[in-house]
Amino acid sequence: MASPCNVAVLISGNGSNLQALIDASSESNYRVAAVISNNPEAYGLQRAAAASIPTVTINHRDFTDRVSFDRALIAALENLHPDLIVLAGFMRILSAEFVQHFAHRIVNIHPSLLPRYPGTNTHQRAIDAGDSEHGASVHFVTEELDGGPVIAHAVVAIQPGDTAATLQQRVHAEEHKIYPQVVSLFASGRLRMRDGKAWLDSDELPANGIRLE
Ligand code: NHR
Ligand code: GAR
Repeated sequence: MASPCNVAVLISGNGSNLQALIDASSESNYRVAAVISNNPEAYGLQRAAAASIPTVTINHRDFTDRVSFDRALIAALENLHPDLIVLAGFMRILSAEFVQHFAHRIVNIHPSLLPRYPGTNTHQRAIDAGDSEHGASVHFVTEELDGGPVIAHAVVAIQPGDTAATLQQRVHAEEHKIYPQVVSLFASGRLRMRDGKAWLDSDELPANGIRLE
């Protein structure tokens, strides 16, 4: 791909993962070319502006249905010619049309060790289940919510006395370390999605992806 790899980051809120991606990009092989938010109040828009990165806001509330919102997102992204679309705390489910349009070029970070705990409230669910480990996953995005092939796990030990809040804090810190690493692997051309699987170099990745720290 044209170097460096052009990344568009989709956010809905705080954007601390966006910040980690911006901070790591200066010494990496990708650039954050644009930030798109569905939420005009997202603090991540200010982070992008502070880094002189162009922003686009497409408020889903301005659209009558999901498909028309997604078409506006597709049109905005087409203008930016991204090599990779990175979801970083993006909270709107993407339609099949969107996923097919950018097939194999969308990744997400999710706060659990997928395939355990898709959906929300992941930290409390891991504590309630008595798990000894929790963490974060980066995966390729498919039409199946939180169900695309896992690229990487970051594992965090659950400590006695952990609450959802304390656990979330440690998982978040790991997210900030692994997401730039995964984006860099994609930018290098070593990481791909093919045949519904994640591949690194010539190896199909196992269901848990690779373990990063
Ligand atoms: N889209 C597709 N097609 N596939 C995935 O795997 C996706 C996706 C869009 C977002 C992130 C995901 C997460 O990491 C993600 C993965 C939002 C919801 C949700 O229910 C679910 C999962 C994720 C993000 N969203 C509600 C909706 O109606 C709105 C919730 C809200 O606005 O707070 O879109 O967990
Ligand atoms: C992150 O923990 C991410 O894994 C999670 O939201 C947080 C966003 O934080 N994503 C989801 O729950 C997606 N449904 P950030 O805005 O500070 O990067």
